[in-house]
Amino acid sequence: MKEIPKSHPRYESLMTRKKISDAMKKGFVHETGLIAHGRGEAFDYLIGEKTTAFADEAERVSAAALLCAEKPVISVNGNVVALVSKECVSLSKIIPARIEVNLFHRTEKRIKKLMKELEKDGAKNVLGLKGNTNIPSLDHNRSLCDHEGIFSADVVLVPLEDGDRCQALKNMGKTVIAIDLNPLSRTARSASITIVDNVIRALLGIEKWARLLKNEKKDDLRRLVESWDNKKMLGDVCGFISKKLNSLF
Ligand code: PTJ
Repeated sequence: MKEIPKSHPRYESLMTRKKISDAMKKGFVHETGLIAHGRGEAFDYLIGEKTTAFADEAERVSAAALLCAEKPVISVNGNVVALVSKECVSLSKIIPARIEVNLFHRTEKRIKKLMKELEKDGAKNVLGLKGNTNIPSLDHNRSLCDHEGIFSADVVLVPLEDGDRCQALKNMGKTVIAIDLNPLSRTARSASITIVDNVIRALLGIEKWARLLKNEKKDDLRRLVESWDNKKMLGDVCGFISKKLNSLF
């Protein structure tokens, strides 16, 4: 395939597509990950392919939740490693948090590949292979996770999660932070904090806030998290999209 010229008006977006499709060929991304990416692109278009003020605030509150957690875990899948492996590793070091590979289309072979990629980017002691316990009330494969990771975490960051698992983690009493460009998805609606932003921008945003908030008092951070109204934010994002569409023509 010919190189994509930098002058192309959709250069960034096309390069990201190439990243995802190359990652699928390497066996990192499941084939349906390409479809999920396309859905994400459509919603990114609707928000203007930029971090909105609503997402920036959600990223701030997410950083606060991760910083005051006892056992924070970043759950990653194929798409996430393909797009933001280095950023996940960097965030995990600043918080600090464990990283667990947790797949919807789970195979041992793909988990090992993704763990290796994360380790190449500097991650240590990545979890996910054991799958020695189950998230209650989920079908067998999707529920498998590590006891010392997601299962016992109090705060879980789940970029590109599926709605069932997000709800099941909430039912376990965890604070669930989801990154999902679709504000209408079940994941977006069931998470404790939803970041309606592209994972590529969201991870950097959370890290920016984590650096700024790191020395704040834990009680102040907790108050910030407790005052977060996720439903209101989702309504605000939908209002923002609708206003944008109505003002176009
Ligand atoms: O690697 P696996 O086996 O865990 O499989 C991963 C996929 C993504 C295939 C699986 O989790 C899946 O099927 O996801 P869904 O249910 O299609 O949901 C993906 C959600 O992520 C959709 O709501 C998309 O809008 C959103 N999304 C896609 N790309 C991005 C995104 N959100 C933020 N940033 C993105 N780059």
